[in-house]
Amino acid sequence: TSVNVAIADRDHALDTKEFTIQELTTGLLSDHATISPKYFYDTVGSVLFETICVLPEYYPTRTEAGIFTRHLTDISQTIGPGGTLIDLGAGNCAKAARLFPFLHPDQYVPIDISVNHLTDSVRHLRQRFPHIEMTALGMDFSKNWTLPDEVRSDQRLFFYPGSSIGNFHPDIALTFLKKIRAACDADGGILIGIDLIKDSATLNAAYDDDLGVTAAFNLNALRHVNQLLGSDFDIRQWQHYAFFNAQQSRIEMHLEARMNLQVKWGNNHRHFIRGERIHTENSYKYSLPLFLELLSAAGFGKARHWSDDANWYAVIYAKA
Ligand code: AVJ
Repeated sequence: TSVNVAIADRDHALDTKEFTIQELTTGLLSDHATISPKYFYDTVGSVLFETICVLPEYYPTRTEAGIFTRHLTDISQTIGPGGTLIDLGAGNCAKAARLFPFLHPDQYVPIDISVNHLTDSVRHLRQRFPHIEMTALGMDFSKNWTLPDEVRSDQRLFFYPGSSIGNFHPDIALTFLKKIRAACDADGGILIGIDLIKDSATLNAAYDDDLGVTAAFNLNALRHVNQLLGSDFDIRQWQHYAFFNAQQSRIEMHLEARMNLQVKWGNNHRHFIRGERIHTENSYKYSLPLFLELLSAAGFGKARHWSDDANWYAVIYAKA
């Protein structure tokens, strides 16, 4: 069976080579250097992320899975059967596939920035669920996206698990939720996973595991950037640094220079002094009331939520 991987309109699809070079260069040359977390996800990065998800320290994935296992019947009855399941950041599509036998979607639309990874995943899924129409989209939905015509407009359920919305600053998260709301008819909704505020020891361990998988995941961004930019980052000159910033209610991940060093690419170069950092990711943690407020401000009126016993994580269904 062949897999039809539709690529959305040029403007809304994956970044052009020129854009990528420009974005990375701007980030690396700014006073406080940055690399966007989307550059974590090349093939190696996507596999490392899947490994993070099974680490004992990384509680979000298993806590979310536990909530779904325990409340799947209630959740699916709340949502109702049929419609189009739009999976934002589908990855290996495993989370959505678990919902299929309960939600019975007519159409499944997995969207991910890592197209190759997505194509492989959908190929397997097609064989297991031949009655569900599937259209995979390679696109960066953190940008200005529109869905192609193949995606049916009635009964859209946007599925955004894994607390991925935590990567956005809350203002941007609101804008993003409004965009999703605008893509829903009156019968649409969103099913979203949110990581909640908890003690900082638990949070810090989740982003700095003993095996160093998260460290490898963070450092891998430099390998990826070297490929994209032709830069000469020496990974051994850098180290992983992650901490919970309580004021901002977010985990911050950085790459810290272990020595004074220089990086060159194209006609550019940058010196980093020992201890200087490149900010690679924010992962915002919410209180449930604050996130429900955000959903309501985005135009999602009625919401229901399900949590684990420790209230570490919440799954929320909000109707348009
Ligand atoms: C995919 C953004 C939800 O923030 O927990 C995991 C990414 N970074 N470990 C998160 C991540 C380091 C993850 N999200």
